[in-house]
Amino acid sequence: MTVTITHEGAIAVVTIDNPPVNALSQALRQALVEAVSSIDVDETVDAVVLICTGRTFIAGADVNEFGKPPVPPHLPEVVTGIENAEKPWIAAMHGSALGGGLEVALGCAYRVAAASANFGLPEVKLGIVPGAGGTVRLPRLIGAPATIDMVTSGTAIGAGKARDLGLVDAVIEGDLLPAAITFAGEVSRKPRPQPIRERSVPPVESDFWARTEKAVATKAKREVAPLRALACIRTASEADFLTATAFERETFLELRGSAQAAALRHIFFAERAAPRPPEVADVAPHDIGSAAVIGGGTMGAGIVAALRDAGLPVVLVERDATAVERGLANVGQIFENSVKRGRISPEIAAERMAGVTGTGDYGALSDTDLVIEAVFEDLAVKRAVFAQLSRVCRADAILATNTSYLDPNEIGEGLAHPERFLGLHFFSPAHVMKLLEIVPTRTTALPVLASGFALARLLGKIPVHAGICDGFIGNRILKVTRAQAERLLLSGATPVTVDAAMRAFGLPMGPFEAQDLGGLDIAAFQRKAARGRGEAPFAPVADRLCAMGRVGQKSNGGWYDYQPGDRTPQPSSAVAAIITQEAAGLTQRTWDETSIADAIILPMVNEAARLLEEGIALRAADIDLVKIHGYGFPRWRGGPMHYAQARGLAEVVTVLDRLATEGLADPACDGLRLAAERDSFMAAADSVDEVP
Ligand code: 3H9
Repeated sequence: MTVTITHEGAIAVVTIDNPPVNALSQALRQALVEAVSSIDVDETVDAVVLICTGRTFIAGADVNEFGKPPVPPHLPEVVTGIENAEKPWIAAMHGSALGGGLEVALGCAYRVAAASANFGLPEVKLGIVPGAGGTVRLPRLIGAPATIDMVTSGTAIGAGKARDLGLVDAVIEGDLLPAAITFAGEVSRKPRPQPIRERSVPPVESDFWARTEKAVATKAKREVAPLRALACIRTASEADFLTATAFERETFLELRGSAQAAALRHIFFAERAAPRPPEVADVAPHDIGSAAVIGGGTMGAGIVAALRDAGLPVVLVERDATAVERGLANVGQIFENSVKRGRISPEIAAERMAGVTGTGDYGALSDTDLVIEAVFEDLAVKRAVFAQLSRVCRADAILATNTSYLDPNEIGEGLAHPERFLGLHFFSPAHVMKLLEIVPTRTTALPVLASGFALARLLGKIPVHAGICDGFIGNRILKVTRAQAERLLLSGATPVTVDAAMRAFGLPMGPFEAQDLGGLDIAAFQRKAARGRGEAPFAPVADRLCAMGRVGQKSNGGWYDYQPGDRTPQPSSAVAAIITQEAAGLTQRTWDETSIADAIILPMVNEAARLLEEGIALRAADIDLVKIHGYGFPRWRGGPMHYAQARGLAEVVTVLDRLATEGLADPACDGLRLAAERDSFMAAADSVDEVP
């Protein structure tokens, strides 16, 4: 039963129970329509409280239904039915009233909410606009500017702000249901307020729409939905209710079938599946109530901040008092910056900092639940750290390495109780970046692996299971991308044209600008190590730039020139000369934005298919999460695997093979060819059976 009706005197209580988040499935919509009809004819009822069980009020339309043909009753009819009901309906909201959930509440005569509730129209995050009157009723209630803020960003607001805006009529501190029933009793004796649909939108200044369109377009970049949502709100402000709702519905239905909506839906479900992977579905994690980080450099300090943001007490271990001071200062700087950006108050920053203890003494870790090592990328240094930890930590304490490129199996060699050891690969800055690669070694116990995922949930990170290879998932693909970008330079492209093409594709910056920002020296260091292992990484131009000391912005020159104190990249004649020398004798061709994007993105997909083949990545969607949350791949494209799938895997293979005949990429790997035959990467995911 999704909806039950009970009676408290003259108040009917309509309770929705549709776990996990009371989404508006067809069955629920039908039940609500029936509830309106039956209460309309019940003469014992004066008013109706609409409330939900479980963790939240209605969290929106059922996203699972979006890929299927809509089945009546449609949500706009449900909302209108409530709005036109004989008795006043009062929405009593807790948790999140989102999307269609908020639209249902806007159909009610009144809205009351728990103090902890939040309210939003997040549809743009799914590539759509609200489709049940949200863009039409909300501006009639709170005005166009506040509606635009909420709808074009998709960001939810809290109960206090909602009350100030007039979105809710009362905020309830104690028990929601009895207070809502009392409220309903009081309002049932008063004249009913004018329905929102009959109100008009307060006027705005004459240049308001032009200004706002510009601002929304700049922020949305190439995402379609925010500007379309703005058009709906403008129509709602300038046209009558019925015209505006028809326009909104038409826009909703058009966007629902769009490529961007499909991509964003894919990521919506991938993100929700990531913290609970099937490989540890029934495995209980360890309790983690305290943590330590070894190493207080940029990465270590970021990890400390992430742990503190999640409320864990943290011990920061460095090798001596001076290094401890420096590490604590690095952490302090992170919290100070958060205060400057208005993310936290000075009091919270002080409280976070008070929870960090700096020490040079490993003995302080004798009762710590989780220790994360983030020291210099050197096998001997890391092993020495774990030898110390072996001596002092509890046998069941989880020990993790944050290595980016070393082999965790080798780091963990000789460790006492190796089943409690794993890789936790954070991305810098670790307190900001959402991605966490979770890397089991050949000895990691399943509860320890499960603890990695539980930690990610606690830290609000997106965890991805990665097997062991050079660079795990993300950095291994990055290496291919960088080599590919250099191949293009030697065949007629320039850093400027490659970077511009990748920005046009939707990345925040191109591969050369990104290297200049992060520094070319780290990759050079890794290439040196790879050559030591007998490998032959391809970076002829980058190698020469590093040899000249051109390691990026920090040296005022890398792939581009920089004026001191100015981060604007300027094309470099020195770099152009090196490219010309390295390209001598090679065929030059013309490149446009599309062919550049193909020559960068499709080899990325090819390498990703290899990662699936090798079992380094377990699911294509995991690779999409890695690229989106670790490397700025545009979310609205759904990640490289979704992009390839949507484009057609057979075409991807054809383009790759064509590039390969010109010597501009590797041919499609077997895994990609097989996926193209099946038209899906899914089979690779299905083949996961033995983990770790
Ligand atoms: C819309 O409403 C369009 C209308 O304007 C127009 C209609 C005509 N549908 O996030 P969690 C599942 S668009 C189906 O881990 P939390 C989710 O997959 C919609 N399922 O929980 C997961 O399933 P599982 C606008 C949904 O407590 C489980 O619920 N609304 C939906 O951290 C738990 O999810 C939104 O975009 C859904 N709408 O956070 C709201 N939502 O357990 C999106 C969740 O099987 N949802 N699931 O893995 C959220 O933001 C969060 O889920 C919420 C709870 C804050 C509610």
